[in-house]
Amino acid sequence: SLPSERYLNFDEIMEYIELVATTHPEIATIIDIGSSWEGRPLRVLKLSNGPGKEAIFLESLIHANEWVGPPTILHAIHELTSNLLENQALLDANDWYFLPVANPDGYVFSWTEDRIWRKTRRPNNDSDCVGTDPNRNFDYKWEDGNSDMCSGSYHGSRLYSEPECEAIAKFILDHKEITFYLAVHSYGQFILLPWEAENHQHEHNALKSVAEDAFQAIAAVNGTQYKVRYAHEAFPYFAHGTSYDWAYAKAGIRLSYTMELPPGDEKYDRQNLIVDSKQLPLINAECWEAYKAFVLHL
Ligand code: 0X9
Ligand code: ZN
Repeated sequence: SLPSERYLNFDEIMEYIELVATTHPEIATIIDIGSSWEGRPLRVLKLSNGPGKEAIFLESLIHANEWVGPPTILHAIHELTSNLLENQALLDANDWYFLPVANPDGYVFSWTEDRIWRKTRRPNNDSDCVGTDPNRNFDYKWEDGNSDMCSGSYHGSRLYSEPECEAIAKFILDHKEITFYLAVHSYGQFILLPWEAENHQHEHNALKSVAEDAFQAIAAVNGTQYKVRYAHEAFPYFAHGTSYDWAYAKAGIRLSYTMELPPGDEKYDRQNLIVDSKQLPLINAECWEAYKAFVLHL
């Protein structure tokens, strides 16, 4: 089976990226943008067939238990590198940056100790509760986030306390060619608009129409209906300090979204984080169509 059609552990994902870089040196480059708290690489794969292009940045698995994200990223990498002729136009038009495992320590922990672990693995001072929610540690309304160290959405001891988040933010700011930011999460089947756009009608309209193109592209595969929403319309809480809100509001990236992958259930159930690998081919196909629809707007 393809590496995108089963769940790969952290080492296997890193090896797959290395294999792609070795087999396609003319278009693929590995960029380790930093290290996790426990010292694992934050490994980005860049695909490019020439200089001077705008780029999309895709991040998945910032939440350690959302395993369905990385296969969709590996599938996109597989499509772009193994169907070079068919996908020539996609590489001619823009560059792609993929960060399949944004929270390596959490991911390893979710394989070895606790399947539904969500946060990073950095210990907290004077507390037995470990970890910070890395999707609450970015510089957008960070200060309004959750300050309970034992919460699954703890925002951290300070802004960018997590080396993973600091590395991502620095990489984005250092790469001005990145004009599209996509955070891949699960679950709920949503395409989420950045919070800041809510108060700006023009920006809202532009973001919404791009999201609706992705919605159509997904629905065309097998009828799956994602929902285009603001996060607080989709979830019964406000999420402060998220990466894609920061990318939009502070890093000047005009197109920024979170995708919440399947299943589509809206009520919280830990089982929804655990998707049978039999479903990956369809999810991968749907996401690939969405990612292609997105880059058309670069
Ligand atoms: O809570 C989150 O970080 C995301 N949902 S998840 O179930 N994957 O944890 C949603 C983030 C989007 N929220 C806002 N921008 N407000
Ligand atoms: Zn998430």
